[in-house]
This record gives sequence, C-alpha cells and structure tokens, in this order.
Amino acid sequence: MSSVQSPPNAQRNLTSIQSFLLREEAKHPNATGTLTWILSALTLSAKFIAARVRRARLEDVLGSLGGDNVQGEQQQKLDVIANETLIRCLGSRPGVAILGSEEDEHAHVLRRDTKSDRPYVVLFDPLDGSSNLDVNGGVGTIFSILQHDRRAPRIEDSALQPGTQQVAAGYVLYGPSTVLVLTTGAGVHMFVLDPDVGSFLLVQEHLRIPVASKSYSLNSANIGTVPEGYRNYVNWANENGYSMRYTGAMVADVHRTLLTGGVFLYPPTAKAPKGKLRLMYEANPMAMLIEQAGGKAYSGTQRTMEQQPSGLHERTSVIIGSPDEVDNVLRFLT
Ligand code: FDP
Repeated sequence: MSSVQSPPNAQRNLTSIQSFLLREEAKHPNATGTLTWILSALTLSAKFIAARVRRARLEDVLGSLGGDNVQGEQQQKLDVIANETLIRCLGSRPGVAILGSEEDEHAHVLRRDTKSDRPYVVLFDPLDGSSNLDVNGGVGTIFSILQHDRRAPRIEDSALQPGTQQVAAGYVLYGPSTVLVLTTGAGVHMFVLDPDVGSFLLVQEHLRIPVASKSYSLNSANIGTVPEGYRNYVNWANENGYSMRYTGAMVADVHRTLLTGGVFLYPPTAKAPKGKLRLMYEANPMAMLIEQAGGKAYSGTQRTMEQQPSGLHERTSVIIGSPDEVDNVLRFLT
C-alpha cells in the first residue's frame, strides 16, 4: 500500500497577517485588541492602495492634480487617493484619536473624549516616493503609531512625541509584489500580499539587517551642498570599492538596505538645510524598524528617535542602515 506523501512545503505553515496579529496580541494578557484593529485597518488600506497603484495607468490616475500639498510639493492624483483611503479605513476605528498625514496641514482629531481609555495616534505618509509613479517605479506607504498623550496642551499636539514612544511602525512597498514590513516593538516581520487570495502572508519573522555591506544610497547630485563630513564619507566609500544604489523613494531604498545592508542617507542640503525627510511619518518609523532589526538610525550625530519634535511636518536629516555602515558615516561627522 503506498503511503500518502506530504507536499514539499507542508512543514511551512501559512500565516496570514490577521492570525499573526492575533497570536501576538495573545502574548499580552492586558491587551485590549485596539492596536490589532488599527493594524488591520492599515492592511486593508494597503490592499486598496496596491490595487489602485497597479491599475493607475489603466484608470488614468497618474500625474499631478495641479495643486501643492502642505510641503509645497506637487500633489499627485494617487497621493490624494491613498490619503483618502487611509483616512476612510482608519477613521472608522474607535481606537484612533488622531490621524496625521503628509498630505494634510493639520492633524485630524477624531476623538476628544479620551478620559476612560488610551486611544492611539496614527501618522502616515500615504504614498512616499510619488515621483516614481509615472515611471512604474517602487512607491510606498509609511506609518507610525503612538499612544495618545492626554497631557499635551492642545489635543493636536499629542502627536508630538519622540520616536522612542512609538508602539508600532511599518511600511508597505508597492513594487513587483506588495510587501508589508511591521514592528510592534518585538522584532521586524515581513508579509507579502497574495493578490489571488487577498491576504498578506507572513514570509519572514525576526528579520535582521546585515551588520555591514559596502553600499550607500543617497542623491549624489546634492553632494556639492552637503556638509563636508558627508562628502568625505562618500569619497572614502568610493575609494574603498562601495557601490551606490538610489531609487528616489525612501521606502524602496530602506527596504533594500534592510534586506541587503548598507546605509541610506539624506543629509542636509542647500535646498533642504534641515534635511528633506519628515521626522514624524518617515524618519521615525523607519528608525524604529531598522533599530528593531539590529541597525542604527541617526540624524546628524543624534539618534533619530530621540529628537523632540515641534511640528507634525518637521524635517530631519537621515543616516540609517547597517550598524557598522552608520558608524562609518558617523566617524566622518564627528
Ligand atoms: P518624494 O519627494 O518623491 O515623495 O518623501 C520624500 C522622498 O520622495 C523620499 O521618498 C525620497 O527618498 C526622497 O524624497 C527623494 O528626494 P530627492 O528627489 O531629492 O532625491
């Protein structure tokens, strides 16, 4: 009698992001489930945005709307679609007190009566790297989650907490596949959207960034106007056999750096003297992810997540990646 053979992958369990989140929640007996609900709203938004990005050329939603956002940057049609999607998905969750988006000047206050519980603040860049959209390049969504700070003088200011206070952070990369990378403070986990099933499936738990890799990522067209230390680092790296990779979308560049190592840099420039990237919904969440994966994240010589923010759209410089490569850059800055 022939025995029934297991398929080759039978040992590997299939885990959807929902079951992963429930499993994590069960590890914390006092958890209310609110954070799980918020993360599930983010995964729903990601599926929605992924579908619109994939069909963008067919649905004629590429190109700019003709207006600028609060950053003075041209708003793409898909920026607006992604922003509305996130607000619609998150706005209905009772555990969210405040939403802050790159696309909107002021934070959205959804709940003022927060005396009896401790709801969350969710900050996001709905579609990062949107200049890549028209050329079918990688773009992404970045998010940061904090607990609502009732002590803030104005409710909107509850978002202005240093990155060390984040309870969760992540990004979604809309590339050849849609990848979601998440941390809730206990490691970094990666999920890939199975478009046929409509579910994000766990592909790797406890990702670790390589300790070093001879690769740097920056817009080298700015090299003439960055502080001298960065120029010296780049010269040193070029003399030492490094390669340079830069897509122009932070999510894609940080994702590559997380998986293959190296350092991603956006230094202060003449055009952006404080740096170009936004502290609250770009630098801080990426810093939390990279640190959770064993890397480092600095803004100049200060740890990114220790900066005290003063505004929702505040900008910062960024040096983020493999611990040894970040140290190599810092050696030239001090
Ligand atoms: P974009 O303006 O296209 O949204 O968030 C800002 C950002 O992209 C990052 O994703 C990216 O790393 C950086 O700006 C690119 O800036 P440069 O074009 O100045 O290199």
